[in-house]
Amino acid sequence: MININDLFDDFMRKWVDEYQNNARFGLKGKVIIEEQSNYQKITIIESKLYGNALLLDNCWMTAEGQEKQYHESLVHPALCSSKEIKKALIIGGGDGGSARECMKYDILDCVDLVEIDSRVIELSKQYLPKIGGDAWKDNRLNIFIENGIEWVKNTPIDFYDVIIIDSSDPKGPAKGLFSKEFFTNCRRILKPGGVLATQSESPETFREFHINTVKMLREIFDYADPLYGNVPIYPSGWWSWTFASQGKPRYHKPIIERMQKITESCEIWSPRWQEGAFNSIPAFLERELNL
Ligand code: SPD
Repeated sequence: MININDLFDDFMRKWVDEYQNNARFGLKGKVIIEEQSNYQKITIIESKLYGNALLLDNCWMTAEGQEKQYHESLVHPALCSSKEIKKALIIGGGDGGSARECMKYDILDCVDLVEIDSRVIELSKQYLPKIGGDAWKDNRLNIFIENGIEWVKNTPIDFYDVIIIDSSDPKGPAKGLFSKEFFTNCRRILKPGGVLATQSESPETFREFHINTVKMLREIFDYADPLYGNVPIYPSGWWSWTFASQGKPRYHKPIIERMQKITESCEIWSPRWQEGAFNSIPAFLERELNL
């Protein structure tokens, strides 16, 4: 029997796609928010497959049902390995997912979250509340509605133990978050035993950009290495995060006392997974980087 409610529900759902290189990456869903903020177009949809999902300027940012792949991969290699983790900085990350993962570390004193667009935070709290979860109420979280590029310019030297760049794609407000000047300032404000983590796009869809980002980080820091994983809603589904540090590649070695509790709380990340993900470097990149 055809159910009229099901028919109506299906009628209300449309394909929402990110277009890149003559391909599209989409989910079927109901658009619940579509607005232009001071910086970008913000869209939130409700999908059957992954729950509520967020797009900025028509590019997928996150979805309730598959955000752990992205946030766990970005945060834990850095927080599990930095010499100290008293002060962390998140640039971007307005959906709260990176902050939530940071708050799993009891020894962390504070997280400064610097997001340029207040509407991303407001709408994420309202429509994607599980992503930030209790991090929004944690008094270790300081939210600043500021430009991340200016923030790192104006921060004193050796200030943060960990810097997490949870940016959107390199266009519009996030373009400068992939520049040499920005990363050089990050190195300046990172403590000597600290670790930087940044999302570094798809090695398939944005191959040249990905290679250049890794190369640039290798010029600025003593060590930088990409880690690979899957985020199904992002273009090609094949994604990367790059970690950098001074003196030694400390992101390769999670600190034993920290990692056990974190592993139990994660869906994807574990020291074993991380080792494989750092080692799954594609041959073309190995050649490009002369590894
Ligand atoms: N095209 C996706 C680029 C990665 C965007 N960052 C996601 C934000 C999730 N906190």
